[in-house]
Amino acid sequence: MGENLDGDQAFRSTQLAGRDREMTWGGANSFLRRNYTRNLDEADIVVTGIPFDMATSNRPGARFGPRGIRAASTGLAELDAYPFGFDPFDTLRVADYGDCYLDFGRVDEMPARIEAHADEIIASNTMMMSLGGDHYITYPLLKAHFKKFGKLSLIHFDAHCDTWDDDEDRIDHGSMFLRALREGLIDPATSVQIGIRTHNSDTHGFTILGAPWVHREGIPAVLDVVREVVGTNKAYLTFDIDCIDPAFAPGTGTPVSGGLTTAQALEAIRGLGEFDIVGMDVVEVAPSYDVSEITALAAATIAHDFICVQAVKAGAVKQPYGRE
Ligand SMILES: [Mn+2]
Repeated sequence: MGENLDGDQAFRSTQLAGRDREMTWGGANSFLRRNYTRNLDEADIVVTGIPFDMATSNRPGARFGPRGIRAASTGLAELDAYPFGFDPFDTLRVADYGDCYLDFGRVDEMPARIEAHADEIIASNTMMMSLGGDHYITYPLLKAHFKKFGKLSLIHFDAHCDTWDDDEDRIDHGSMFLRALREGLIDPATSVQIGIRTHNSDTHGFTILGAPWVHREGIPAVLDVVREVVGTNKAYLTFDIDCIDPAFAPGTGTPVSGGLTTAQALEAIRGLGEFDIVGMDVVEVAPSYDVSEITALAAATIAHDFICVQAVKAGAVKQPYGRE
């Protein structure tokens, strides 16, 4: 339990743990009704929005992603988490840091601003969870994580590999993982890309699990490959919502047919508890193209379930409820 507040924990709560009553349909939105604060002394996980979409190759609008995901998360903030059977905030203290401030007239400064924002959060010894924003944001986020953790393995869910070659000077949401590789931020030999269904003439050494392979082999086989390739390395998890099929996640900038179902995505996220993931993001939610908030809800659930997985690692005990 929280502090016996009725509503608006986002600004009324003085705790990062616990949970109080809210109107699902009303009140101040924060991610999962967490307290908005920049005092991170007590936090285990810090959620922040990166409302940036200046690098997108097709439809803009992911700048509204953090707002959309926070709104969709309210429905997940009331009952004990399914299929975990506990309140993750009994175990973990989670803060909503608000959004990274970006001056719309200074696009060239945005990558450095995002990196500095990440530096501030990571310095507090918490796990940073970022809500995008287009996928370019992962590049400055990786730069910040690299400074603390060294070279990372990437666990990358996406329709796109985002390793297309460019002239090294672009702010582009389709080339930043090649740049991260060339700069030594990530190690492709211990990284896996999941749900891919676009072509690149070069794998650049990544293990690539195409969407057809995932459909044929199933999520347990995906997790086997992650175990084999990533193993015990420190890893960064990046989830582009367009990994999920446009039938389930239409609210995104560069949709591609043939993707994962939301159920497959959640099964995968719930299976990541054994890996040493030091940071994560969910990106490319563009609410303007969404239908009935299904894309934002999928993104919110992915982030929520990832928090629950971290709660299990921190000692929360899963409670069975029927057959899963
Ligand atoms: Mn993508």
